[in-house]
Amino acid sequence: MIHTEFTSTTRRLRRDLPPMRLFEKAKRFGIWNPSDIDFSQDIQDWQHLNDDERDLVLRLTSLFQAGEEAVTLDLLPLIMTIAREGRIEEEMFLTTFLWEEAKHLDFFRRFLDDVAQVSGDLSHYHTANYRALFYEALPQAMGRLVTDSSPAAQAQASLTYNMIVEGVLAETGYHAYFTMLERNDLMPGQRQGVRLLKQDESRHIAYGVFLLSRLIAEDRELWDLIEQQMNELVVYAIGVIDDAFSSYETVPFGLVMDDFTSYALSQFQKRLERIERAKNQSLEELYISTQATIDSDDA
Ligand code: MN3
Ligand code: FE
Repeated sequence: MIHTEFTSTTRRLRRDLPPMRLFEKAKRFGIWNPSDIDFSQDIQDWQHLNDDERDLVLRLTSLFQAGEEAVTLDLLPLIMTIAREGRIEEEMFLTTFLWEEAKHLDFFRRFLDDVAQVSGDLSHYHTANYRALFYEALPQAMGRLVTDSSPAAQAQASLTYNMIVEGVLAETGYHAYFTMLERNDLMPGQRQGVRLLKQDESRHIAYGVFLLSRLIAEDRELWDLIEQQMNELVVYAIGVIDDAFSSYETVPFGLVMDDFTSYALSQFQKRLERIERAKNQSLEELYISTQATIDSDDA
């Protein structure tokens, strides 16, 4: 591979591109330190939870901890693919993406160490649906890019990572944390961390929506494949939610499963509709409409 141009030679740095807008936001909102979060009240609150409540908090945290670790481990092939295509604006944003995932794993590990104080094996929380996504589908889709960087392979990677794992599962997980902890005014440190991390995640998802839309705008034929694969994978994501709820006779904190499956499905539907719009857009139209959505989001 050789370089043929730089942003100071024959091409320009396109600050109007959606990923550059996201890069600006990442520099503004993504600079927070998990080590600065004060868990002292959380440690006290943890002492007063009953067994089932602790189990649910631990379950959710263990799914997040391993999930953040998986996305940290698996992102590199996508960054490499984008870099190889010379898409400097996208790569600049992706440098913040990987760093943020590392901080998220750091954050959840801190909660396990300092608040829940567990050092043992939490893999009993990883059900077959969870494993199908995080142990298999995600690393396989991302790893495929090492030898196959075709648009179809890029689409599979992004829909698995950004749409299903981040867009459906992680978002539903934040919703669960807030419902449990906000409603009962518990664990302010955990809530603060999850709030910050949710902002980071919304940029990651926005990038995924952009990437999939760009791939569709460049090749409309990809849409059918994307829709089909997303429909296949969402079954596992709903399965993960189902597994969590069916583990309790009475679900702690008064959570109701339907709230979460319908939340997950509406997130899924919303994203699917967003990327479908790219079927009728030129690249420049896509840049303008995506940029407007990103600028109007507050984080
Ligand atoms: Mn994350
Ligand atoms: Fe993320």
